[in-house]
Amino acid sequence: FGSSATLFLEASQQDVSQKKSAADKTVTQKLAIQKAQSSKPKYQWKIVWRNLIAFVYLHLGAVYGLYILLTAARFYTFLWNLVVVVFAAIGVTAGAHRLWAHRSYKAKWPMRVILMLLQTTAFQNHLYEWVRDHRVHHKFTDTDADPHNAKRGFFFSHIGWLMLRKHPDVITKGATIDMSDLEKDPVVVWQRRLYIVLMPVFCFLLPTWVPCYFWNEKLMYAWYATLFRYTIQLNVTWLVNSAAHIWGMKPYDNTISPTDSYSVGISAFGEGWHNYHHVFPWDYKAAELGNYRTNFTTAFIDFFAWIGWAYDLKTVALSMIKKRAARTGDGSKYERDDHHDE
Ligand code: ST9
Ligand code: ZN
Ligand code: ZN
Repeated sequence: FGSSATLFLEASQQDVSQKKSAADKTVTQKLAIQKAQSSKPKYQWKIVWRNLIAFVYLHLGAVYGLYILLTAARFYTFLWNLVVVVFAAIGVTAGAHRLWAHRSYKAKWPMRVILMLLQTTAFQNHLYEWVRDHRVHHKFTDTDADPHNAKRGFFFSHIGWLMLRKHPDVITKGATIDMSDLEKDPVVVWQRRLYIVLMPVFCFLLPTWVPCYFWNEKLMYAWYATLFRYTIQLNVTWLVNSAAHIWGMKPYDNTISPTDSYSVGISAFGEGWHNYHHVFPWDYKAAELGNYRTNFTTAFIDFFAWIGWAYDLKTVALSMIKKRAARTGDGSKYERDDHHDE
């Protein structure tokens, strides 16, 4: 009896210690799970090689295109590309940006059709995608959810973001953006449906065909000129995401990365007053002053307002601008009021 009692005691002790170690294991597992949940899965770069190769080709082709334009192409080919780049830029600034992304004015359907075709010529993705990314950029500026988060450096915010899979936050947080207004606009809906045909025709085929047909330009010259025109237009646009989020003044809000930059302002057709624009995105001028020399897009919208195709142009009262600048600006344009009690 004695020995069996000892055996029983030993067995139950074993049982207890087994249970204890099992319990310890579950605690360790639980801790591991908690740790994994508290630290987000590590975000890893995934390079999209197709895009990377396309951008290398575009940039090499553009350098050759510039050489051809300066040395061998007809002068008309140069002029033609200048006209195309100006119109394409207007499609982005007055169309994708100020009309569709920010609703800073309203436009009658013929103007919307023109702007849509010009924006197609710029090939910066169809309007729905462009606007979604841009609204996400404004709502989540300088965070992982910003598609071209400037905190990740010049290269990423300039071109790198178009060669990597998006950060998961862009997609999850981007899902909170209201896009119903664009879903109701037939011009946007049809552009999205036909983009696969419209984009190559308007961005590449027509601009290359015109010089060949009308002034007998060599096909190869016209093609490389097209590559130059497209690549320069992309890079100037990207400067708004890169340079105008890094260098310049912050007269209206010193706490955010966007800056007011004179050089980007002029070259991007009035889109470089980016500190102002992020603070007052509904202003159709995308700048405090709509001076036409530094803001060609404003001149374009004003012209269409004059003929009645653009209407309900929104601006911001000077008193409101001054109040905001006094509260959060860097003092470069309006004096700071550091004694406010808001
Ligand atoms: C280009 C755009 O250059 C430039 C924009 C510049 C903006 C500047 C603004 C400043 C003002 C304007 C200044 C103008 C000045 C002009 C002066 C000119 C002289 N929210 O994208 P996918 C979801 S484009 C919510 O494939 P991946 C969605 O469900 C250049 N959801 O992600 C989507 O499916 P679907 C030419 C979002 O796979 C799904 O995710 N184009 C959002 O990570 C997949 O989306 C290119 O190079 C969001 N924001 O791929 C093409 N985003 O669409 C570049 C995504 O069906 N793009 N979702 O609803 C790509 O190849 C890819 O997007 C990728 C990422 C590889 C970059
Ligand atoms: Zn904007
Ligand atoms: Zn921005």
